[in-house]
Amino acid sequence: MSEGDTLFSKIIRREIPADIVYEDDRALAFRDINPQAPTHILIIPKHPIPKLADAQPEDSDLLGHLLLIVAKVAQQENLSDYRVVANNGAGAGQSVFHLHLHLLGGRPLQWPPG
Ligand code: DGP
Repeated sequence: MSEGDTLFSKIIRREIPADIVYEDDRALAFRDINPQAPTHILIIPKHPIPKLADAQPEDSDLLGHLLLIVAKVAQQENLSDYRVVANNGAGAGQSVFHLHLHLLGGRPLQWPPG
């Protein structure tokens, strides 16, 4: 694996199977392997940014695109109420260092999260 290459890059390249629910030229969405809610989908950019804190001003269009995909996929999944999470750094629960948004729904979601 080259620098910045994580298992999500392997999913993008179809080297690891995933249940893909949306794809376009800049992004991919697939079901989380360890779901924390009845619907738990990860939305990732194809361009690997390790974490949100590494995003640059030139990524702003891509970041907005990812949020619009969240809304599109949520509609596709018939979710009206849902949560969007980006864990930034190991201390916040990030385990895969390829920026991703978690889309969680299908059950009541408590606040604050743990
Ligand atoms: P985070 O902890 O925020 O970095 O989220 C990483 C998520 O990635 C975690 O919820 C589990 C998921 N995940 C890890 N490995 C795989 C995999 O091989 N396939 C899929 N579909 N999801 C994975």
